[in-house]
Amino acid sequence: MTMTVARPIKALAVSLLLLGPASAAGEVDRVVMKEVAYGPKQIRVHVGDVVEWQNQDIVAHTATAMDKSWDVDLMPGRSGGAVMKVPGTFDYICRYHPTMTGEIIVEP
Ligand SMILES: [Cu+2]
Repeated sequence: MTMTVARPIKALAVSLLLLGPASAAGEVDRVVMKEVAYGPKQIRVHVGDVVEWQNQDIVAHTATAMDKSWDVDLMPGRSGGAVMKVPGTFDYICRYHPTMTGEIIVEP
């Protein structure tokens, strides 16, 4: 019994190791909009990643880059994303709630 359980777990661990480096770029990083705040407020991603916001509030929010390079406008319950194409530090706000701020650090 123990042997039949152990084998699949070992095989899974090996396949996860193989997937690790290949999935480093182009992954989806999620930020929740809840109680008029972004969570987490600051995230670190890589060029080519998609940052996806999920609006879990009962009011609309946006994720709007201060340099206007992206603008995601979400009704309550909706999700939407933007591809991070350029490395750097990007501050963003909600256009409807100027005190709602976040930061994305895009690494090369
Ligand atoms: Cu808002």
